[in-house]
Amino acid sequence: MEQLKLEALKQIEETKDLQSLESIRIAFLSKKGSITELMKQLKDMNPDERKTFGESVNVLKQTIEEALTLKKTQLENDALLETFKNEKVDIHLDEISLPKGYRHPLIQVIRDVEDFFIGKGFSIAEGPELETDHFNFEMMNLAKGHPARAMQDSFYVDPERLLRTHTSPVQARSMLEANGSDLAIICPGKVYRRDDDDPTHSHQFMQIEGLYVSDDLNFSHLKGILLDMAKHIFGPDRKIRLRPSYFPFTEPSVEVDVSFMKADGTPIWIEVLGAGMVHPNVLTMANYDASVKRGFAFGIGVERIAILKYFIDDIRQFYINDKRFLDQFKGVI
Ligand code: FA5
Repeated sequence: MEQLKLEALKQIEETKDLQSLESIRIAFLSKKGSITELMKQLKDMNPDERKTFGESVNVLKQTIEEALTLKKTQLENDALLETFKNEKVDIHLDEISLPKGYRHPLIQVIRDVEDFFIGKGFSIAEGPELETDHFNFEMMNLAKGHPARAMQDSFYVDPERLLRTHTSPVQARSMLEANGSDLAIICPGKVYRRDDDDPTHSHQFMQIEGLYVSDDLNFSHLKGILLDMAKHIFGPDRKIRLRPSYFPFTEPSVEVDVSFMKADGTPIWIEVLGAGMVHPNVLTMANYDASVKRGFAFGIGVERIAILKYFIDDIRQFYINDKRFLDQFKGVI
């Protein structure tokens, strides 16, 4: 009996699948199994022997049954785990690698200029690109029929509305909003002119308007901030030139040029901005007391700054979306 037990337990232990486990059960416990065969010996025994022998066979039977049940549960669990493993859903996604974007060179210039002026306490203002004749010209001291209007011919939508020719109307809008209080703003945005396209002119370009209104401002404040800005953008060694000029909305007025070396080595000056002390008429129309308040203003040509900063030979490069051109500005700022 002991041998039978060891043999049964060994076989059960070594079994790897349910089918062979069932064969073991049949071999030991079925009607023709070894245990049943043992039971058959009972009939030839006397009552005492029969009792002890019977009990021992029953214990053996129970031991084998328990070992079979235990193994069966274990094999069923293993099979279940195996199924789970095979049915595992892989929710992991392969990395999607997208090329990293970068800012258009004109936006890079705008952000750089914004950084400079925000550092000086200016805030950023906005105005509409489709502007009224009233704000684009009249509030800028260019009455209807003023000859200087010819310098900024534009695209009219109807006789009273046009695509703004400069960002200066934002001056008037911001001053009216400020309602007589001091003001320091810059306004970057698109402007439009009926200019013929050439290497330094485009019919659509960008400007950054600047306006500072306060007491006791004079021309040296304007000159100081413009020179500081030029150093911030171009570095301390680039040459700057201020030229007397004329704008109906500023008096006195200047234009600022920056030195540039043409591809053939010829040094030239490129005009980057117009500026001046805000004309008293402009202050008065915007509800300021021009006998107390002073202002200075400027309008920077964004493309011109980019041309000078990055040595670009043609303004049209900024608009034709040639990726080979644009890729040069990856991570510049
Ligand atoms: C004006 O537009 C004035 N509103 C600037 C100003 C503002 C003066 C405040 C005084 C006070 P102007 O037409 O010069 O000025 O244009 C300003 C700058 O825009 C120029 O210096 C130049 O850099 C740029 N610019 C002008 N026309 C074009 C164009 N067709 N293409 C590209 N840039 C241009």
